[in-house]
Amino acid sequence: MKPIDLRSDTVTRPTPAMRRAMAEAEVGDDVYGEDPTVNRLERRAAEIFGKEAALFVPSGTMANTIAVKLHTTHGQEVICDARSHILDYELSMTAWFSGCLVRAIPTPDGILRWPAVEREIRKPSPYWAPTALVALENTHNLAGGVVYPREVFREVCAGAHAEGLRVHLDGARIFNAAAYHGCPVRELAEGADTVAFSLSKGLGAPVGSVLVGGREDMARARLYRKRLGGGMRQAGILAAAGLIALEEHSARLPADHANARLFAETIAAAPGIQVDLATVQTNIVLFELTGGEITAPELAARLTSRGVLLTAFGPRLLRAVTHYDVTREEAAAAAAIVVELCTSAARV
Ligand code: TLP
Repeated sequence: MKPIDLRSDTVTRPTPAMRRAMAEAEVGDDVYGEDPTVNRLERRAAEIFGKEAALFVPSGTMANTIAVKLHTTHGQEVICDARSHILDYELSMTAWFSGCLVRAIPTPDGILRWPAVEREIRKPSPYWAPTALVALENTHNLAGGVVYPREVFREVCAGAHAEGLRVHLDGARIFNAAAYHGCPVRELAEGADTVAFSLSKGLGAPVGSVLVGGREDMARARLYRKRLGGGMRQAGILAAAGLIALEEHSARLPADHANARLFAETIAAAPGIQVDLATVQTNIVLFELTGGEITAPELAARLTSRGVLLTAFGPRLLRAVTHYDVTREEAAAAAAIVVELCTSAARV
């Protein structure tokens, strides 16, 4: 039987419509700027986000890496929340490619507020690495898919700009945030100099992210993409699926959010599980094992043998992510198995 795969929304497979569009895509050499399908995707992404230009890249990691490089020079600092993806899950690309330090600010909820940012800004001095960039994440993955309050985001952008800093938004799941607010993504991108978003998570394309921003920044970004090995030639094959993801798939994200909610509410009743339902705002459920009878990797292994795949993010922390390859029935069935295994672990 096909496992219920809740490890990530990156596991979604292309729909039949995407596969057809890929087979029929008009292509050209994108390093020459001649792939009509890539050009169409970039134009639409820029329009939808209310920015001047866009760049199609193979991954979110590459989009964030390019953005950090655009906004900094070697020896500067990037302020971000202490559980940010760019800090914890991108192989220290901020240091490796851009030669910058990350100034990580711990937050209880993943949301970086202006007073906390302002306190950490370093001006040029004989001792310090000066701050160049503030990087925010919406939704925040390791804080459980939480969404930035809009006024908090606006205040950080305005404050950073007034201090001469730039703002990058890692919006890998920005369409989930927009579904939560019930607003267009362009409203959540306003104020950020660049936004990276993923086509291959909840939107379901097989590959790809897009970086959006100013025209000059995107022209420079194109060169950094080439340096990183991201000049993809006839990439219209991939952009064709990306266009369907962008135009059609955001409408169904509320169903993923409802399934995550169902999963979270069901497991909240199990012994030895702590889940903060207030953080379950989108398609991610983070939960902690509090009983001590079983570790997160052990529970993940037992779940795997029952056909449910989750990710252990530490000795006690697990994550489940809903997406379009998981139905409501499957989300309910997976939650019931988590409850059953935790109940029997608590009895031993
Ligand atoms: N996140 C992946 C893992 O890397 C943890 C996942 O399964 O959630 N920004 C954010 C907020 C992300 O969650 C991710 C991927 C990325 C950037 C990087 O995207 P890719 O995987 O395309 O490089």
